[in-house]
Amino acid sequence: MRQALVAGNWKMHGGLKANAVLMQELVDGVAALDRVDVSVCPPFVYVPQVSQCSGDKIALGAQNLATEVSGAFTGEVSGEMLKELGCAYVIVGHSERRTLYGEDDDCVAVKFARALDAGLKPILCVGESLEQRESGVTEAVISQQLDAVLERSDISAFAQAVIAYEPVWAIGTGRTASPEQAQAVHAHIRQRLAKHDAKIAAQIQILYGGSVKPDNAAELFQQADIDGGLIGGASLKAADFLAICRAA
Ligand code: G2H
Repeated sequence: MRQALVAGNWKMHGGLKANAVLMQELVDGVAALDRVDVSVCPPFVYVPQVSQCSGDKIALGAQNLATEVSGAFTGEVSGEMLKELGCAYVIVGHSERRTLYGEDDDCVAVKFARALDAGLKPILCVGESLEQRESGVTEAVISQQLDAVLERSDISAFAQAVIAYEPVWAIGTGRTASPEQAQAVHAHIRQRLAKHDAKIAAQIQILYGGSVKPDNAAELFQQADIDGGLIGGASLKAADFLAICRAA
């Protein structure tokens, strides 16, 4: 039986005051929840603030990490730094990183390995574009994204990782994959990993992300291979995020 995980990806939102209010509401709200792991991933600069006020039931995550450990890499933040500040998770290969910042499969694979080296649990994002879905290559695209990581990090690495399936066409658009569409891809991901190691495939948490809201969370999370969600917009409002956590 896999424990559900709901992780909030704040993206480039937040502010000291707003974060303090949001975190207080979340800490109060998650006190009553015990069937779901909860995490929030604020922008780097707010990691120390959120670490101070996240309590013991909300795990801290970051949204990205450098491909390097240290050195002359202006503007970058390493996995070790995030670990030192209390992060447990780090999102790797979010589609916004892939499409807006040119992160290819190789770069994502390096970041995945770096996260594990630093003792962080990578939340590896995979997903197809609308064009790819409409041309019938969704599974091939997802397989390629997974295989790039599997080539660099052995399947055993996935015992310490989380996967998030985020169809690019559903991110921040208000369009959500139907529960059946999402389930089909989640099952494909699990089967792909099972070819390497059935036990790890059965145990790994696979989250769905892309316009998850309180009113569509429950039916998504009821699917056999959906183990929770990576939540963007709806993670910025405590009432919505908590409702989604309760649905998991
Ligand atoms: C997908 C998701 C969180 P949203 O990016 O990673 O964002 O829920 O706003 O679609």
